[in-house]
Amino acid sequence: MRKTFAALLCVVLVLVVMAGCRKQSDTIRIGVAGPMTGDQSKMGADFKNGVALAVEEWNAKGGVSGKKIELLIGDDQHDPKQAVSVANKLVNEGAVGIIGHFNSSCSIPASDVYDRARIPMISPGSTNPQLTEKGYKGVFRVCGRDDQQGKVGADFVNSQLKVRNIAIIHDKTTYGQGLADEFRKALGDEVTIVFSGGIIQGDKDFKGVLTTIREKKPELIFFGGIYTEMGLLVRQARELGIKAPFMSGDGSIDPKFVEIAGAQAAEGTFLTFSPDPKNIASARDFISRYNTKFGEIGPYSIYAYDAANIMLAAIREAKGAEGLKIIEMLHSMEFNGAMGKIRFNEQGDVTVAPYVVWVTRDGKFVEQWKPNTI
Ligand code: ABU
Repeated sequence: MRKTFAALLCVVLVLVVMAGCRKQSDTIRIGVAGPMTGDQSKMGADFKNGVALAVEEWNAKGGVSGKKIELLIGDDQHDPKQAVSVANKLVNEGAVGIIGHFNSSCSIPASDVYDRARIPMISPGSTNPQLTEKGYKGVFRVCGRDDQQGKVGADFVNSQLKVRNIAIIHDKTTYGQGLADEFRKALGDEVTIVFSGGIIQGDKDFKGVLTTIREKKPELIFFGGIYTEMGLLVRQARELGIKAPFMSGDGSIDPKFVEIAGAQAAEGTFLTFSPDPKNIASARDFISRYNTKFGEIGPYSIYAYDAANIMLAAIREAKGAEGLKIIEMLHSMEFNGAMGKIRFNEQGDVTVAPYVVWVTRDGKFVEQWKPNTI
């Protein structure tokens, strides 16, 4: 009995000391989470660099409310279980806001943890609609959604390419399958889907499925997934003599796609993504500072930077690190980001999410088409 009481007392003392430490902390901690290692580590690095640049700039100006900002980094390896562990770790380490994750299959389960801890998360790149449809007040994203992206892709196909026989592949992830479904839905009934099926993320040889697709003679092959598998699919398709163009979404628009596919095989590939930040006046300073520090920006570097700046501005406006107050501020603020004005709707989605179609030319991505709603 006495031993149990002593043990309990120790636990209480440790908790009191921990709470005291947190209260007296002279730093404000935020977390950045994503695939920092593994085959999507390029995306993780883009996130980390974008957020680190924002933190450095805030700290150079004195931090937030006189406190320096400390950046915690979580590596989810694009694995949903790992994402939950990382989320718990970041919460336990005292993060008051999270920039992350990248994969919708990670952001969605991690959002349960952040919601329980009452701290906000802003994803720079998770586009699956379900992320903001769980009713969590503290879940936000600065990118668009796959129902918006899939529709723009389908509108481009119907109005510009005017092809009628399409093969659709996806990587069976929340994002990849979700985007493929949205694209299919938006295509309408005029189109014949000559093949529809999934591949396994992480596999390296797709010649079996591509041989089946070749027999169906599609005029376009759509892939819902990430640049690694997209690169392998395109390269192997060309090796099998498939000449049909490929199309994919924001998960594939990374130089790594061209590196894996080879510039010749990637030529003419269509990709949906937001407009080129190089043509956005408010993005120019960010791009130049990022280039000096880290080199070429990645597709989501600027989204990570904007997400971090919004989070830090909300922490400042909330006058402290109390999660529910920061969440309230995020809902009420309008923010001038590098990508332009950002405001969240009730659900945590951005009120404006322009998607355009890019094409791969000589190993580079160039904007090709935009819907007349932009
Ligand atoms: N949106 C690109 C890939 C990340 C994701 O939503 O899973």
